Amino acid sequence: MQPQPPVPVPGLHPLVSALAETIRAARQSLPGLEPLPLAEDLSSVHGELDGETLFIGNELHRCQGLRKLHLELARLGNGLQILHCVWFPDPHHNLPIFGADVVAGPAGISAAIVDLSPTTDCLPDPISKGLAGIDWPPFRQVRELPGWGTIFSDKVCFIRPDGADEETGFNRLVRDYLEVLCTCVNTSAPEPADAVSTISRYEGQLNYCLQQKRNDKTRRVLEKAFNPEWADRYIERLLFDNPPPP
Ligand code: 18B
Repeated sequence: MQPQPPVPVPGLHPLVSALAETIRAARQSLPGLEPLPLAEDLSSVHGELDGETLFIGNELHRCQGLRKLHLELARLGNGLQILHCVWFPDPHHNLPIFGADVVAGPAGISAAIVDLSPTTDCLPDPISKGLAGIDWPPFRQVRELPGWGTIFSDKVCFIRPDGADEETGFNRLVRDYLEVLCTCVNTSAPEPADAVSTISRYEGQLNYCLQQKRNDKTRRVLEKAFNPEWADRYIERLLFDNPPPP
């Protein structure tokens, strides 16, 4: 049950390594940051598929205002690499959910998404104002969100990066989103457990987890690399576990 130090993953795509460093640097600025215990069999997962080595490294923390910060780096065969990151707020705090996902195949990055997602009707004011001040790179290949993507804000960035400069631009955008969020986390104060606002943020977070679990692409890849039972437990217990009631 010991929290693991960052596990280096050899041969990662440069955007995947750069983003991991961006996320770790932002995480370091958070108030009361501490590692969360992670079941031994979930922290660092090794496997073998068709002679290829499968690897998943997980980092799990909490801090004041955020109940769970999860960063995952995975290599899952066929040259597939994934960076998955979600920072789940404590529903007592008026904070959005930070999510980022990057999928790299043999032909390069096919999907790069980042968002600060609301758990109620709209984003908190300081978050909206902060995001409005960010300089967006003019990405050339914007992708269409799937049906379950209604959980994302209107500031979601979902692209296929076109070249190294767009990859750098995406990394910078993630850094800017995290800066907006970290500023708010650092000044956030909790609201009571029985406040209507707290309860609706809790319900919003439950819905976020429910909708993310509708992403068949995540499940399919994990089922193929491991097996359906393992994939199910991994998704339910680690990737998108429900928040505890406030
Ligand atoms: N995801 N992704 O994190 N997913 O977990 N991901 C894919 O080019 C994994 C999140 C998101 O078009 C693809 O289409 C695995 C978070 C969206 O239907 C693959 C893990 C977010 C899409 C995987 C993982 C998120 C997507 C197909 C666990 C957003 C497009 C790649 C390690 C905050 C879905 C492609 C669509 C796609 C796999 C978004 C293979 C295994 C936190 C919107």
